[in-house]
Amino acid sequence: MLKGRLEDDRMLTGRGKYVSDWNLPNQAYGVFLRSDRAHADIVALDAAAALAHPGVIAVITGDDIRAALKSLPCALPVKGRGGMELIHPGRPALAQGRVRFTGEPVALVIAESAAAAADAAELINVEYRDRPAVVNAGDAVHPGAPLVHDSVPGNVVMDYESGDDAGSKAALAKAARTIELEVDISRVVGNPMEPRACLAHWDAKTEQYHLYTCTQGAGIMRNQLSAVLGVPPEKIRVIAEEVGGGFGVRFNVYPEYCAALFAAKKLGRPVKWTGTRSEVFLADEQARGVRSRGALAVDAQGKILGMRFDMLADLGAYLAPTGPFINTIGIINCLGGVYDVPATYARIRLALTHTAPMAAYRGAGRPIMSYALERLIEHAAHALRIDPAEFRRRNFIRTFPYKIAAGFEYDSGDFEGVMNKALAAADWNGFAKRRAETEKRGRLRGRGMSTYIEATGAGFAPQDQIEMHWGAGGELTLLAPTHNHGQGHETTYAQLVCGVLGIPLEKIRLRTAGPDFYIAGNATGGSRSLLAVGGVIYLGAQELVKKGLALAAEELEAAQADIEFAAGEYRIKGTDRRVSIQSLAAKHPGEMDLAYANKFGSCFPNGCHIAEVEITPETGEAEVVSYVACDDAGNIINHQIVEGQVQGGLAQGAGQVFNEVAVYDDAGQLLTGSFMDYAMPRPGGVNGLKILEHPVPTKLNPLGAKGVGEAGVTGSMPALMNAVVDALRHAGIEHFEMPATPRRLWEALQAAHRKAA
Ligand code: MCN
Repeated sequence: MLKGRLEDDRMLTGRGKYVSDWNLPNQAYGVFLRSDRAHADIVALDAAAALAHPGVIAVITGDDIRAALKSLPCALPVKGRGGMELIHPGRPALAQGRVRFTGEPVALVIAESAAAAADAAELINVEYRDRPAVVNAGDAVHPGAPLVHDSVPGNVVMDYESGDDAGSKAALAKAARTIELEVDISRVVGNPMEPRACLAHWDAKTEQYHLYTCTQGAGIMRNQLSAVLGVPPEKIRVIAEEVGGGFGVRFNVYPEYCAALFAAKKLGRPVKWTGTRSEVFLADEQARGVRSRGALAVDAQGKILGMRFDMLADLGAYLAPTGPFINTIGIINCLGGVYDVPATYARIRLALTHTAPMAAYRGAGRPIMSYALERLIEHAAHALRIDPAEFRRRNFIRTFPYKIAAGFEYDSGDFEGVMNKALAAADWNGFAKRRAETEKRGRLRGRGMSTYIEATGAGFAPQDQIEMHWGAGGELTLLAPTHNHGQGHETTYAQLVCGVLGIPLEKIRLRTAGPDFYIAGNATGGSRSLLAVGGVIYLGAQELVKKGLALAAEELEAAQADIEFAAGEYRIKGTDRRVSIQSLAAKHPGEMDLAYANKFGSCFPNGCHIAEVEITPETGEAEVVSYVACDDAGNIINHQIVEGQVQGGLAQGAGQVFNEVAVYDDAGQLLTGSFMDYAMPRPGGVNGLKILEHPVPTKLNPLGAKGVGEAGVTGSMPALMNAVVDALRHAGIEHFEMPATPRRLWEALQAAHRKAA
């Protein structure tokens, strides 16, 4: 049996090659001067002192790149209300004339060492004329708010809608009960272990740009770079081996990479930039930051007749390439969740603010829908005095395929079966006893559930390509477009190949973004790698077996029809005359290599998560004392990895619910710009964890698999917060927003205490 993951030994023993481990002859070092304010005109920029500093080679500013680099791209393939098109105000690689968020790159200083570049950056004198800033979406859409871009009236780049507007209004009008809930899905900073970095190189011989960087997939980034650099994608190589975490925030191209490539070409020298943790906080894409007002129309029997959501999303100062997509399609692709509702509707306005641009973070929109909906469902169940599990049971979708109001089709699922398994594991009926026992100890206990669904497998590229190349010693190199940055692809992809070809796992090597090849297809994202690229690999391996058949027939001097393939060997049926696929490949170099492409699309994993928390009133500390996650990820290839993915997602959900939040002050300074002020989840926060599987295979891909990489977040955010709110409800508190930090919980409990007194 396979123990651990194939990639772990290399990574844990320091043999992984991360971005800063790449070096090229004659490289120079870059450091970015960033805006120290949220909104201002750049009146003058004087780089003379910086240029005179020892070791400094150049200072590149917005003016230098103006003619050479185009805006970073952003598009939305759908229109909004009344046919509205997305307004993309443009985003330069270095600020031009105006800065719009604290941390925006203003100049790139290049020197013989990173230290000299950093020192020189401090010598640049920028004269700013300050302008008023607006730092949250609610204020930004008020009439008279400062405009982030003159080209975006009212700071709204898109007013989007989906579903059945009239039907949901009519349902609310005729409902026996209408239940409303407004929630805030707080703004968070993704924090991969490896801060952003790049090594930019212009190869004058081939006239190609080479970008060594942390990427979730070379193909998407290459296309985005092509739009900025104004050269065809074939003139760009995006190269990466190890990437220290992605979580969505390593998907898109960033301004820094474009400026570094410009500098590398201009100077004729490679330029290396290694970002700091502070730069992660200031200038990586951030995410969530959505306020949602939800309304549920329910009949006298507790059946949901309709629902409506009105959301306002903060997209920051510039549009990140995928920001609008994630905050529209990414939210509504599971509109209405797992419930059979006659009429569902959502309106989402996308607003600009003077803050860091917003895009994907684990879940990419789906946690917003699941949080808004599952908080509302649980709130409604309590308001209606119906057991939250029973309320859900009355409303589950039971027949498939099921088309949701937003037009997407759920292919398969067993929502009630999933929930029943979770209820049993969580000892649902024993809760009152546990609560009484907790209260005896002077603490509050709350229970929360979510029955989430999410869409996995979406991809922008038309096809996913793979290649398989044999080495002389029977080893097989697998080229695939999805980059592995913690998900264990090296192991699971090898398992798929090994399962078909029967060669040892250790003989299979995965590569995704090398300097010497290019593979077309989608990046890692939307939990699509296994179901989509894994599906292509699985079919590709079968093609490879077929490809070898003719050679095997020749080798064994038999007709192809008489040969069977099993356990890595071609064999004449009913005899012991055989040849292994490895030796055949070694004997015919190149002839058994394979290129194969295909595409598999969206499917809908789902699950039921049940959390119980205890809160200590004296300190406000919350502890998760029991957590059950029962997920339908379809057929599973590697149970250990899937369990790890659910755990990791759960930790990120718990991080957002209990600790993490990005806070800007009114002037647009990021108050939570380091780990001193921004609390990441720590071990020990979630106890009594049970992870269960309830696989309902999908027919939409050859593996019958659904994605799992983001499920833990999508399920845990509402379940955990519902548990917190349930504990507080018991103490007389009706409304509470995340994060449930000890201080905020303590303050809420104190206020309730005072009110009661
Ligand atoms: N898997 C499986 N059986 C299934 C589904 C998945 O065995 N039915 C395995 C896959 O083979 C893969 C892993 O589970 O090894 C996750 O697979 P999948 O759900 O396809 O997700 P991706 O590999 O596409 O990963 C993307 C997803 C996303 S979108 C984010 S964000 C995220 C996440 O995964 N970022 C991560 N998990 C992360 N985990 C780590 N360590 N680091 C990140 O940056």
